Amino acid sequence: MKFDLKAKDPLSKARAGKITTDHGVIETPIFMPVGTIASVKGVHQRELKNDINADVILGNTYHLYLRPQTNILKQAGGLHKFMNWDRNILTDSGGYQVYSLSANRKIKEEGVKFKSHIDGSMHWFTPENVMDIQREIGADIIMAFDECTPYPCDYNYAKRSMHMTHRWLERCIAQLKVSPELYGYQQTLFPIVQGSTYTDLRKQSAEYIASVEAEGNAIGGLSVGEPDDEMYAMTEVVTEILPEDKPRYLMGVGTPINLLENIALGVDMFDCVMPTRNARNGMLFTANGTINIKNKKWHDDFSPIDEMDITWVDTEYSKAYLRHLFTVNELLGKQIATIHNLGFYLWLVREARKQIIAGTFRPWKDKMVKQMNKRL
Ligand code: PRF
Repeated sequence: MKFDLKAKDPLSKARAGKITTDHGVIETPIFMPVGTIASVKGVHQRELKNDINADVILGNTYHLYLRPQTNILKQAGGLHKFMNWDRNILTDSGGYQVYSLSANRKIKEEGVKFKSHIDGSMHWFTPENVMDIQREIGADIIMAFDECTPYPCDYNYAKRSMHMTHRWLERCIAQLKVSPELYGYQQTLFPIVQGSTYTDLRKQSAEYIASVEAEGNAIGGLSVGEPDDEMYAMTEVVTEILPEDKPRYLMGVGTPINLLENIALGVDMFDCVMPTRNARNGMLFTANGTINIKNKKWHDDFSPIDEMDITWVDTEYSKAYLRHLFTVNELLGKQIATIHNLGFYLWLVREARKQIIAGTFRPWKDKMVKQMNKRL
């Protein structure tokens, strides 16, 4: 993997860059649609490419390990081939899903014992087997196995957990040396900064993660219920320390406003279920604020879904029609809303990139944040 910094915004810490992997180029800042179980819910791979133009999508180790199970992915020749997606894939390590989804999990130094949320069966994740599983899935970017602490989190717990995440990282790195790539292309490990909402722990964690000199770095443990200001404060502490010449990935963030504020703090990569999940609930993101399309007020509004016309669905269908589809619970409504939201998120990060390159990101960001902070 290669990362080139193309431009820096003069009035913030925003950067525009380019990641190159064996599956192509990712221009940053980037948003990665979440394709948890080998599907970005509600959209075809063809739409992801042609309409949304996603450079990279996310998969989840926890989900893929449980279903279809990694032996199937191995037989298929990896996740890219299995789902017919030849652009980039990043897999999360399960270091979040195992805590948020499975019942009865037990976290120990050795790893995490957990109960499947599907059939109640018991499983073990360790830094070692999570690296082996991510080899078998075959994503271009793979994540270290970490513990994402909840919010709020007791200081001593956060500190112990952070040190364990650091020790687990050592084990991930050692395992990758003896667990070869299986499909003839490179896989790049991103370690994850933790430390909850404590400035000293975040600093310590960022320094440790930077010392590992990975090709890219991630910030975890944020957007877990803390106020936005606390998230931004922690991002800032961490991006001050992480190397400038490596991409920075803020995991599981966030709203369109969160994206712009964190880009201004030097973050390059994001993922979140928000555009896809909220689309399925009838919430549309636009440059002028959010729309709840189920609202009665849209029932006779025959104007386009979004005048901006970022993706073809925006002007192909009216608000009244989309509201009707949600009212009668037609699948098509969820599909249209998902294409719209992902199209908007990708437009937003691409526009941010243009503004960074033009040197106008900061005033544009301030204007957009005001504009998007509305309910229509
Ligand atoms: N760790 C991992 N995945 C994650 C997170 C984390 O802390 C988060 C936190 N927002 C989202 N996804 N491995």
